[in-house]
Amino acid sequence: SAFAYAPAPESRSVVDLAPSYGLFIDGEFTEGTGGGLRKTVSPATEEVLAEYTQGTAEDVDRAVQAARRAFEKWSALPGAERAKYLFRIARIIQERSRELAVLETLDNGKPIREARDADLPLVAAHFFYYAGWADKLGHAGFGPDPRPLGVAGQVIPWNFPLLMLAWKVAPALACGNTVVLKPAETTPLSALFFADICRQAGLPKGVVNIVTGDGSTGASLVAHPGIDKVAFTGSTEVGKAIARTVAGTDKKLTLELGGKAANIVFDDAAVDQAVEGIVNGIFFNQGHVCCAGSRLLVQESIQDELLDALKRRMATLRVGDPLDKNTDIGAINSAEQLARITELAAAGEAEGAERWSPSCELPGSGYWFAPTLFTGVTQAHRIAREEVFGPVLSVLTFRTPEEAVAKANNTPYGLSAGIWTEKGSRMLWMANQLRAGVIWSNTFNKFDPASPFGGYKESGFGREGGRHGLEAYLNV
Ligand code: TXE
Repeated sequence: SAFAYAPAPESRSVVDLAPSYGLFIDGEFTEGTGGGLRKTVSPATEEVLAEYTQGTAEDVDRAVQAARRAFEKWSALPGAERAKYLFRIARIIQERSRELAVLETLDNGKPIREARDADLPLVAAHFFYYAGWADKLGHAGFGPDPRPLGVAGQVIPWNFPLLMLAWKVAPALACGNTVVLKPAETTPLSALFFADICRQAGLPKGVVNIVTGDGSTGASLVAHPGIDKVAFTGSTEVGKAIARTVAGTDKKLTLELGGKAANIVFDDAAVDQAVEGIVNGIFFNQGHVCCAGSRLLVQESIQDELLDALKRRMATLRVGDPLDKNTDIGAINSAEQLARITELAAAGEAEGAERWSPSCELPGSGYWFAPTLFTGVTQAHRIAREEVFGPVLSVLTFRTPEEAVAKANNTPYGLSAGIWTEKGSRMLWMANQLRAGVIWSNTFNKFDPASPFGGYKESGFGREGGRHGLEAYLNV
């Protein structure tokens, strides 16, 4: 087997971690008010990386008050002045990207190659992109003088900690809002380093506030009467709870929730290219991706050829130390997430699907799950209906384009889909039939700050990215 586990290289020393971190409120790191400290661990080794503060309702209140005070001046700045700060932040992110990539890999478990080549360049790109909008809002089709909403309360997940921060903070600031952001409990560190970058950029105090903690901290933020807008990325269950909290208030809301994307391969597709797209679609970031191509829909006539090629390719994937530049699949982010994946994979077997993984030696400590393929999956199986959020691919087959559409749309989710065919007319027809916010043609998991991203149905509402991403942060 090509699987290998190499010991962590010296890159760990690129990051200078403090033993514990406070909250970032009103431009300063401060102690919490009685919530105590939590630990964040490296999911690859279970080593404690640092302690951080459990934000209380009182801490959230302090942060919201700071953001309210800062809003007066920040929103009154000319767009070109706000742009200067955002450009400065973008450049510092680039300058510190090595440190940030290692930090993200340590805290999240993702392969350093992905943190370095995908997360960090996209994070910087989002700040550059929205910096460019800050002085052009009157020309963006929202009327000559669109106004910011006020204070945005933003709650983000652990799969792309810094990128989800960028998706939310960059457009909010460009439009003249101030923010209070709550990172996920297993990945607080890059948001705290981002706070330091805000300081380094001279961002006026209170414009960005970071309050760490668990779901109760997020719940306090969402319920706080002093915020004007809630932006959430996370589970559909918590998204629905937040929608109930926000209902009946004047807060604006955008939700980016789960997915169960179909990656649809026709018999005329370039097989090698499709295999790369399938592998990238489901194994990128250990499958901890809301738009992951977790259902492979393959046309019956090429099923054998495609699955043979896919298995050969899966056998070359290297699982192991995320800090090793050769690693393809890193650690599962937490013991809880590993338990969820394990339970759903067991359900797949119990319900009669056939399970396959390449032979694979997993490290002794940390949280790991081998890349897994299920064939003989039916639409009734849980692994075909529920979000696994792990490196688990379910294969279904179809004969006609109409059947592919019916199966692809047979899900409560609607975040993304991929189509592989050389036939342009079929591509366009399919794209119009699929009920998903993002459709990739002959590729998968491609992102661009200029392109709006968001869901249909239970995948949420509102768009992030592009000109449409400004809508969530403006009064027209
Ligand atoms: O998500 P949660 P979890 C899916 C994925 C995963 C499952 C559970 O299927 O297996 O969700 O993951 C904060 N009010 N996705 O439990 O709980 C929480 O602290 C306000 C898909 O990690 O939704 C964290 O900051 N906030 C997904 C954030 O919400 C609350 C990304 C997300 O955590 C809260 C992550 C509350 N009541 C998981 N409860 C995607 N769409 O990309 C928790 N939080």
